[in-house]
Amino acid sequence: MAYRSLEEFVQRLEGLGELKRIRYPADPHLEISEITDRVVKSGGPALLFEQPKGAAYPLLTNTFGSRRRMSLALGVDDLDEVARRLEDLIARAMRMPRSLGDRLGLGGALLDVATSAPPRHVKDGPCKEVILKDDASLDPLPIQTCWPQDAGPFITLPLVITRHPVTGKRNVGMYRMQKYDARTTGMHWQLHKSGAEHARVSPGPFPVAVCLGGDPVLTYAATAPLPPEIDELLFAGWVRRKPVELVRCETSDLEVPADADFVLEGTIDPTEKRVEGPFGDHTGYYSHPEDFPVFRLTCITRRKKPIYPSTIVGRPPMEDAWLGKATERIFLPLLRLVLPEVVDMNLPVEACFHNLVIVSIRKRWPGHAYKLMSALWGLGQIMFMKCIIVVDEHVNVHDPIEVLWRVSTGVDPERDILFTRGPLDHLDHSGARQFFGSKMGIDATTKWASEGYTRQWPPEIAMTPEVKARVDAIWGQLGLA
Ligand SMILES: Cc1cc2nc3c(=O)[nH]c(=O)nc-3n(C[C@H](O)[C@H](O)[C@H](O)COP(=O)(O)O)c2cc1C
Ligand SMILES: [Mn+2]
Repeated sequence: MAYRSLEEFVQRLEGLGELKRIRYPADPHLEISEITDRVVKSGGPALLFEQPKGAAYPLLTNTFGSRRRMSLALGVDDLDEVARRLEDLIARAMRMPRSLGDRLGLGGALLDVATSAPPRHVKDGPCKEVILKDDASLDPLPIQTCWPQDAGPFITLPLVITRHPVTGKRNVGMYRMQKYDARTTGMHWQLHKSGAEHARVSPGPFPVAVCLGGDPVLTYAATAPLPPEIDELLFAGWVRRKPVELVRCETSDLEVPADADFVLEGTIDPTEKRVEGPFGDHTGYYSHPEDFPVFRLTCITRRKKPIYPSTIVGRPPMEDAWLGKATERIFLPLLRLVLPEVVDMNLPVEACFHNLVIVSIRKRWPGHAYKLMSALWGLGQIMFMKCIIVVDEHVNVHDPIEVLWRVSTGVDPERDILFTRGPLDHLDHSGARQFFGSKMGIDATTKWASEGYTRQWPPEIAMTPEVKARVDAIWGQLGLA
């Protein structure tokens, strides 16, 4: 299901008891953070601050902060539905059609992609209801100062749209923006992200458009670790089963979703840098001040009654946990396409998604766990993993207690731990230097004789199904509840 606006999504959440309106004029300077943090940590609803102090627009936060709301945002009952649709699409595309039914099935699946996915161009849209050029200013927006040592207010849920200066390919990424003044911000695209690549190859200043709001599926798409060749708006169209409608910017050739609440148009000169941060980051620590490009605002277009979407990141779990879980679920079928041995994976929220992954595999050959580790370290954003734990297919990767049990009982550290080196996430503070450091793979699978383990692996303890069934049958008579 596609939402026509963020407002429509707000109404849906409210109808389901998933949103609370707050009339109290809470302060975007720290106060909204403290309120939001308490609500996020207790699994509470989305919050619509109707009149944030000193601002002209309402602020929406904790929009995605539960599995249910994350699913609702993607228009499904549960995240796994999107994963299953993707699995089905891949299966149809991969199967040699043997019958007419197969052919029609494949045709139908491809038709579904072809008609729903590619964005559509339209002349006008709600994001153009108000157009401000010379008088464009960020001051009326309730931009949050999230944590006490933050360098200033930060736009935290921006959809940053750029085009590759050579290939023309569009990218939409979520990169926070520190407000320096009414018409200038930072642009925190990290070293390995597509926006940064566009700036690296650009011969001179280039246009950037930043959207806030619109269908929440767009916000998720901006965070999804898609390969650079895949347009996030195509992906969003496929997820919501309806093309994203695009309108042309006022001051550049970029196109933006017509349903956005705000569009900030501007330019970036890749040679201009300014100190950005500190910022209370999703690692739970402040990221250090560092030079980043400067976004210069040229125009704001907006809805008449826009909602300003925001989030706070910080020590996990936070709202972004659910954006990350959506990625874990949706990208599993894609991972399985290249790595068919993968059964399941868990990117634990506490490990900030890119520091540790637990993967279960169907082990077929000696050393199979190492093949998987090498592959993961060679893929997109999963390359950042500092620790990869590989377990057997029957292990529940989502149960940290079981994983600890398997690792602590089944791992001989000298034999089963592999150290290597590679790129680290921009925000990692553990290494002696930024961006490049060490990695660890833990092979917690059952060891085989062909891997040098010639003792006998002990059998696991489990009750017989017959006794279990018998006890099930008499359970009610035992007075044990
Ligand atoms: C709430 C939130 C804030 C984020 N902030 C940043 C950021 O400031 N800089 C950055 O490089 N990535 C940030 N990310 C992660 C990127 O959005 C993510 O890596 C995305 O896949 C990048 O898209 P790209 O591959 O098109 O560059 C953030 C993610 C979320 C959920
Ligand atoms: Mn991208």
